[in-house]
Amino acid sequence: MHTPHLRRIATEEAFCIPEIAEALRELSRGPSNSIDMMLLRKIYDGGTTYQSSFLAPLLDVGAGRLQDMDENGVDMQLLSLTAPGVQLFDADTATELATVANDYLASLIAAHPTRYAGLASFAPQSPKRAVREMCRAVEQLQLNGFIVNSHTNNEYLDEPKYWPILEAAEALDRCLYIHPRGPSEMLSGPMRDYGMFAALWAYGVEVGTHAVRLILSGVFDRFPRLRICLGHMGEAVHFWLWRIDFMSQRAQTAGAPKLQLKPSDYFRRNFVITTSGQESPLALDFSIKQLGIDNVMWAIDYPYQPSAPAVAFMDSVDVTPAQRAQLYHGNAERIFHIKPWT
Ligand code: 1DF
Ligand code: MN
Repeated sequence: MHTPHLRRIATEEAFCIPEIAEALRELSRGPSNSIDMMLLRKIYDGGTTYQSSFLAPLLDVGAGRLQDMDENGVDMQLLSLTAPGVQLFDADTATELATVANDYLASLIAAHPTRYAGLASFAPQSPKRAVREMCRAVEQLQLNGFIVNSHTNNEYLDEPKYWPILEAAEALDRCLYIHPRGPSEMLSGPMRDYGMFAALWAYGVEVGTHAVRLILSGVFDRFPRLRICLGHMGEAVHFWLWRIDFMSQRAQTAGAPKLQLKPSDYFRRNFVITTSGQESPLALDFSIKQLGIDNVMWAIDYPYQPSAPAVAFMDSVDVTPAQRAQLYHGNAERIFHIKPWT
């Protein structure tokens, strides 16, 4: 099935299902004033601010989304349940809703196998049931990887109680995409001003912190084939690798867990990044040089970012044709087990 253009697979593309939108709306009417709740009120409770227009395109996984893809030459979206996913609900509700969302996603992919692939959700609130759902999502639903929206109840995945989740992702050979959500309580305070609370700054700090915790905790010595994906041009973590390497030596001398490798070695071995919402040629050039072309993939962040500029960015950026093909589809096919065009 040949088409004249380079295949474009967008790898961080959000959707929602009515059941979860309704549950999030319900939650958003509660008393909490967390950053997640501020975001939820804007998207799900008829807010009149900038995010109120996102609900319809999140729920539209049919004509409207496919039309946007067609108009912009996007062949495939790797779909994931939008942040914060199921991570704000109690464990039973979250576990149940992850199952519903994964079934829905699998049926969508079955209906549009050339247009959609998908990342499975799970509820870290109950690690044991999360592992069961992860196995089902790969073995029965044949989903392409996993997504988690950073911390759960202010805890990060380096905590031993979450190790079974990391172990399952490794054993199933599926990449775990760590997507942002509102920052954990301790990180939130200074993010409440000047519009910094979400994608402008807080999201990157939250997920970057998560990634650095994973590396420095030593989980990649325990799970050496675990693969983590970070969006938004790696949340800038790879800009810091030299300094993290240097300071990690000192930290290990002072009692931090002893690591077999340098932090930068783990980042290159165990992480991949996407360009979601970060359309800077200079940042992309740095990322390719720092991480290698095999570790960078294209993404839009639909519907939070418009498709046309994301395509124009990747069409025009100064890379070789072979590099463009890897960024647009080759790496995504390999990492997310998407069948190549033949
Ligand atoms: C925003 C951005 C919202 C991303 C998202 O989910 C999200 C935003 C609520 O700009 O408000 O996933 N993002 O990935 O950058
Ligand atoms: Mn996103």
